Amino acid sequence: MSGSNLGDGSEEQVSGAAVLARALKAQDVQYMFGIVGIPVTEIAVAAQQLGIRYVGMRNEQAACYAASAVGYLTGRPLIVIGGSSERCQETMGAFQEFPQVEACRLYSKFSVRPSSIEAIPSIIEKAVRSSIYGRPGACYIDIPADFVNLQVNVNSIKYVECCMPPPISMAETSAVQKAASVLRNAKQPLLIIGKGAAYAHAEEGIRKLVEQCKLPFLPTPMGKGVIPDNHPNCVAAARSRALQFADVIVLFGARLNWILHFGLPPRYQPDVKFIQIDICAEELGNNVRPAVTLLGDINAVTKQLLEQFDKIPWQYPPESKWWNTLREKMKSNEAASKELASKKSLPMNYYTVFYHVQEQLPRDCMVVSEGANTMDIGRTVLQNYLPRHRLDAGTFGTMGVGLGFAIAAAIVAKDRNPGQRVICVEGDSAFGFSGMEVETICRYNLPIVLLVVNNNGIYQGIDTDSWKEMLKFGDATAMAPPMCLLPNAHYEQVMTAFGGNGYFVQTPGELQESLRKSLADTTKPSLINIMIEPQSMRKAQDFHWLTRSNM
Ligand SMILES: Cc1ncc(C[n+]2csc(CCOP(=O)(O)OP(=O)(O)O)c2C)c(N)n1
Ligand SMILES: [Mg+2]
Repeated sequence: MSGSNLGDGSEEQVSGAAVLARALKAQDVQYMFGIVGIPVTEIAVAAQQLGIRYVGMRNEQAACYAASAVGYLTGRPLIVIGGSSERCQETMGAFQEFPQVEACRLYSKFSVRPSSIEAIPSIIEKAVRSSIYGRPGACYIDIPADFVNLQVNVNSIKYVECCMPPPISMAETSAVQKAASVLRNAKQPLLIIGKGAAYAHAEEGIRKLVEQCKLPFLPTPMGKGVIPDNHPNCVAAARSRALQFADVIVLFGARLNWILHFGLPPRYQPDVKFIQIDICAEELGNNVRPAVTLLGDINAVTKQLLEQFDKIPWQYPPESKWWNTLREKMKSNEAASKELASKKSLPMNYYTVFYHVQEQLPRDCMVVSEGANTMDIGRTVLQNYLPRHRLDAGTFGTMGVGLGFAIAAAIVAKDRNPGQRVICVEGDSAFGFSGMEVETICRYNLPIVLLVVNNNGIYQGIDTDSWKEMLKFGDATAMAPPMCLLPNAHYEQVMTAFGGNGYFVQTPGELQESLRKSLADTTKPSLINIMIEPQSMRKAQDFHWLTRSNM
């Protein structure tokens, strides 16, 4: 590490806040999301003065979601900076005293309080480096209140150069050869493209592998778009069938967690051979005993695999029984969705809504989504054509992420891809978690179109008439099913309250028209509140959701 001195050797003083901001800038931090207050206001001011884009949010949770989405989109994960109480008041019951470093250790790769202001630059470098090396993850830095305004001599601070980009690791050659051989002998192969592949920018290599070897593939929710959803080899519409009968499955940065049903029967063949490619060694072998494990950077390992197929070309026969089974299943599933989408009855169902939205989605738009049915059904209908263009509630299924994600995507779009739109598809319950971020969206005038798919509740709700009937019996809230939210809520008024466009729609025609207007208006954000049938559900599935419910 090389350091550089600031100043000219005089008695010039610098504050802890200024040192922190400068240290972040030295590590190429470009965006900061947060909420100011004692003791951190000065940090935001100092960051802004140095040209770091500070975005003031309405809730720290949403600020964290936004920063983590920027991390995913730019390859620079989340660094959380928390102001804590003054060191001299520790254990005395100071204002907001809490063991923050210990609390964050569980949730981060590196959690620390610098021992002095002089230590801040190297601690920030370590935090940024830890967050991007290996499997990426958040880091926490604790800044005691007294550090913020404490003045130190500028000459005592040594800034640290920006850390180097993560080193690229590759898999062992023998394992790569074995993987190629297992794949060549597959009767019913399947590739699963996960978020790790998107993060590693492995799109070019994976697409080459898919096309050269003529293999069927499935994206995970955040793997969507690594190869376009409308690629002829995408078998997403026959997902359950593909998982259930594949005999060799290659996982490109996709974990065998609940989203992939743990890799276990009855969703998979008991003897299915998994080839796992992952950057994280601890992930290899989770829940199943894999046939081959390839530890390394997903992009680099994909290229290693491609070399094997360049040396001895191979392709999976396109007219195999497996391809025919998958194609047939895709056809019947697509027909079932289309039939639901074409239903003319009102209120609309999810499929009708999403088919109309899909018709107008700009090809390069960023799709953000959260909710239960809203997200799950939306994911099957709304297409992604480009990598890293979808952000959803993902593995944790955390409600409340949507608006922060959308804000992050819109800010990155404004800087790097002007004109790009962000479409944020929210369930009505999901929207409520971070609804006040609409004010942030309006304050920064971000190019976001929010769609609230409103079924008056969590998974489902009840209609206005039934609600009124219940009111007749007195306290409706005592007997209303806990999934219910207030029927017919006018969420669009949250947007008009701050000067954006708001639409309340009940028919396909109104939806089409309001979406057209929202996309055409590049001067303001919009929110379309789409009323749907409160009991609208997913089409019948071959398997129950993992946790059965009697509701
Ligand atoms: C932070 C958090 N709290 C609670 C939940 C439980 N939960 C799962 S989905 C959901 C909301 C689903 O309703 P909505 O967003 O309206 O979508 P819908 O299924 O009705 O389309 C909730 C509250 C969660 N996943 N995360
Ligand atoms: Mg809902």
